[in-house]
Amino acid sequence: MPTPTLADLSPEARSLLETQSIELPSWAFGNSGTRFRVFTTAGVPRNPFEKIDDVAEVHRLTGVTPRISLHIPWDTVDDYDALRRHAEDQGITIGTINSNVFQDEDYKLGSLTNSDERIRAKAIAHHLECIDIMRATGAPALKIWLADGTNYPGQDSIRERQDRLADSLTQIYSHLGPDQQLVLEYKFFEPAFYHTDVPDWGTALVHCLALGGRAKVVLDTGHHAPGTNIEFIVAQLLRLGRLGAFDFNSRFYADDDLIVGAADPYQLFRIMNEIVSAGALAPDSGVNFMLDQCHNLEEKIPGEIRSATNVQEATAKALLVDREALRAAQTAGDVLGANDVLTEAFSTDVRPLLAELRESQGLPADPMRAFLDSGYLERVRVERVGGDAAGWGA
Ligand code: AOS
Ligand code: ZN
Ligand code: ZN
Repeated sequence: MPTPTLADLSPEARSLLETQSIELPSWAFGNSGTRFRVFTTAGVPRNPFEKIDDVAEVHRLTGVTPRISLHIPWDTVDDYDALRRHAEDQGITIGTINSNVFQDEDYKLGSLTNSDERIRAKAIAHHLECIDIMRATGAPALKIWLADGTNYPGQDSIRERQDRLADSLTQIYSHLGPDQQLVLEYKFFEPAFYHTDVPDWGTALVHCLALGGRAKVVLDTGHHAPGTNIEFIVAQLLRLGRLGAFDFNSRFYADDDLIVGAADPYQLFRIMNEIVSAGALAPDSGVNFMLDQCHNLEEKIPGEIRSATNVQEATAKALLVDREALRAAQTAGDVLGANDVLTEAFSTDVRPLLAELRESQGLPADPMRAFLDSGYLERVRVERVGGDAAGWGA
């Protein structure tokens, strides 16, 4: 395919690209690292207000990142109304409230699954506090990821932990308002190594189905065994109306939390192809496209700009798939022909088209260049002394 221009896009495809939105995680802007070392980067935010400033800067340049995910207690503030107003003044809304029941000594043997009723009640109460914060900030979703699991066979009853988890989730879900939803994330291992209480999309789905229609699954692209066909999971959850959100990132080995599209851009394209073919890209489709990344070595804001533009590129390619030709090849049993339709779209250079789209929206054609030329980094490096850690390893 010759390099397409904006004029080659259908009006629907153009409108979907113009309205695409990606939610940024507050923790991507803080200092981060591995369990071996948290490196410091000059100019990182000192508080949630400054994290919002950085998200707003990415949004000003890319036009596709109008929401921030908060993590409690990493982003605890005295005045949530002020935080909300600070965001809204810059065209940003609070997207998802992430609970945290994995950094307290009490949760060593589990949180929502713990056999100690005092600890389980404490973990449930934390989620009710998160629901209060959702009300104060206008956040529409509560995201739950649990570090719960065991390290040795026999350490605890797998089945009873599932029962306690179901009961805890039911209590939390019953506190949600009619316009609030719960999204449950799964992860196949880590930090527990023998068994994990929510290890896969099937387990997450079983719990969501038991809860009700406002409970959906979060698919973190880094949370699968190597070789897992992630787009299959996407297709299945979309069929069932239970794909609540993505935590986009890239992995080479485990849960690397690297820049989305960096390790395997073809996988990201295949995922977005499922989204586009199911009509699930529009902002009202019910799927929240979030990032869950940590920038250990690279600068944080450029890392998020690169992530947003990587998702845009994969989306534009998915929108360029010739659906009629694909259907015809599939119907004719033309195996390679059908595959060619997909690889043709994937091989297309969509960067000029996206530059044109941005300019038509009054945005810089090259958001990364615009950021590096803006002086923002130089300014915050001077202004923000003693910036915060992302939370991990803090
Ligand atoms: C942890 O591995 C999960 O990906 C969660 O989404 C977690 O809450 C997030 O990474 C925050 O750091
Ligand atoms: Zn995640
Ligand atoms: Zn993760």
